[in-house]
Amino acid sequence: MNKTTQTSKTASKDQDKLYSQPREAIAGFVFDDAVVKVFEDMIGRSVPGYTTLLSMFPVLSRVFITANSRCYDLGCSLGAATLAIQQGIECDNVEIIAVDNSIAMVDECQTLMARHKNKVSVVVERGDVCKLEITNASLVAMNFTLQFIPESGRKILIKKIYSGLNEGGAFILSEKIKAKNTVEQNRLTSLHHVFKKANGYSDLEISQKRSALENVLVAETVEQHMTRLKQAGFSEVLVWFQCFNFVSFLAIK
Ligand code: GEK
Repeated sequence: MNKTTQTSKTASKDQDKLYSQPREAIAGFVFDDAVVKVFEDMIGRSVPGYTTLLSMFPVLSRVFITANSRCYDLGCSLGAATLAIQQGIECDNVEIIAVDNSIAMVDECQTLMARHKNKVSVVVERGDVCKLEITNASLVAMNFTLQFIPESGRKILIKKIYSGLNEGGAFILSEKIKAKNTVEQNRLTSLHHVFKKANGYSDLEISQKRSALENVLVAETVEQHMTRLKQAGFSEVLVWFQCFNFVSFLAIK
């Protein structure tokens, strides 16, 4: 089967075969060197709508990014969101801070960003987003990363993002979601499974990856996300994108 089209122009394009052979025991998923090598292929073939979602980031950055402000890409991996955000920047003196806590990801992301002709200043930092200081932000993007943060730390992190945003600034939060009932959950899971099969993953790969992500990627419902965002103080909270069980929220301060 064909691979899905990729958006970002990164070097880490090996085909993801990490779970293609039977494993005796499945360890919890980590973002290590092996994952970095195949990451672009992995995310494109695993997240329905990933390319389309990112292709809208320039539109969002055009609307929300203001002069003399910062943008944050939290859990940047190889910088795909950073690159997409940059495309829409039309004002002066904007800096993008891209943060990830995986050494392997940050090393590769720094290499890729150095090779790329950046329109604005991009700083790629290794760090835990929960400990990051966020100030003077007109846009914060967190693309499929909150789901990896321990649930106990999510509320405080969202509050911190809200506090670090300027008035009128926006938070883009993309997540794999859990459905509100079993029927919907089964339907979305099966559509996601078929999507992955159509992109060349075998049943074995799908099931071993699912085991690796258990208790590592903890999804929540749309309602849980919306409630938390509103409680943090965001005045406008909406779902602007959804493809099966992958959703992106826009929260405006
Ligand atoms: C994209 N946004 O291509 N602090 C910093 N980074 C973290 C933390 C943390 N506490 N926990 C996990 N990460 C990207 C895709 S991937 C999503 C993001 C996925 C990082 C982790 O190292 C990984 O690089 C990223 O969050 C999640 O638009 O693979 O499903």
